[in-house]
Amino acid sequence: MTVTASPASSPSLAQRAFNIRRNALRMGQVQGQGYVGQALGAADLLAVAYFHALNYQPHDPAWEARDRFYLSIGHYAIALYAALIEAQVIPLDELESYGCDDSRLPMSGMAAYTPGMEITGGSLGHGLGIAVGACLGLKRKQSASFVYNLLSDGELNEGSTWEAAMSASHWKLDNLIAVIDVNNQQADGHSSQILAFEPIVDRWQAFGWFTQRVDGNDIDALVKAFDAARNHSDAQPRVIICDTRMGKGVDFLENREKTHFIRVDEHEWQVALDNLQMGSNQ
Ligand SMILES: Cc1ncc(C[n+]2csc(CCOP(=O)(O)OP(=O)(O)O)c2C)c(N)n1
Ligand SMILES: [Mg+2]
Repeated sequence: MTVTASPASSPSLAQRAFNIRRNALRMGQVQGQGYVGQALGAADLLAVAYFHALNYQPHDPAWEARDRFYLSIGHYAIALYAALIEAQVIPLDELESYGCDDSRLPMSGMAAYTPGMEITGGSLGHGLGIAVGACLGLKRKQSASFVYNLLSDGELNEGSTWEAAMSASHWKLDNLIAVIDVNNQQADGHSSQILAFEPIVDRWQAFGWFTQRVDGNDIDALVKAFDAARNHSDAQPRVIICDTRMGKGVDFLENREKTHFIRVDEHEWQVALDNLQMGSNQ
């Protein structure tokens, strides 16, 4: 099956996002802990990426003509696994092995282990540079594929991100779509307090990017932004800045103060699964 960009269907995208959240919670339950807050926050943008925007073949993750999805943020691997499971790139029953010895789903994203995991993450700030190189290579091959790169707000602290941003506009990489998950959180507190990232739109525009900012938990807004990014006609890279809420969909996780890496009591995983709410765009 080839999944191609299809007309927006908010109900089914909302259901996809719900399933991605459920998959992530079930993986968290396997380990009793993890970067689950990020997966819940990014589930809507992943649903739109994998079920509206990207061209790929679930059973042939290395299909040459695919759009690439590069995850810079290795610790978000649980979020991408949850989407890849929903996309049937990874079998559903494999989530039971999350983070276990010999699993194809290690806690940090590694390209050599997991189908659909295009790059290895862990050290932040490298995804956009890798994406720039891939976009240059695809252009040389006259490929029509796009490269999507999911970054976090914490990655805006990395100088290498801005070096890559500058080179992307220099090379007029109109096949590059960066997606930034701005949850205003990182390991040591609020991103805006650790190293202020505003005015984030002006900054990306100044670097020569076609820049949009949306509510990253609003599926309709995401669909429009992903479409506009892809269809934009100027020869420049594109960025979608997505303001998301960590823990989205599970009340008691949304309201936690520290959500970068969460531990949840054994019985609470079931409570979280039971409380999981469908987004407002049903
Ligand atoms: C180059 C580098 N510096 C520091 C770290 C340690 N580190 C791991 S996750 C993280 C927070 C990054 O911010 P973000 O991704 O926004 O955090 P989240 O939203 O997931 O809480 C940091 C500093 C790292 N992995 N790589
Ligand atoms: Mg963050």
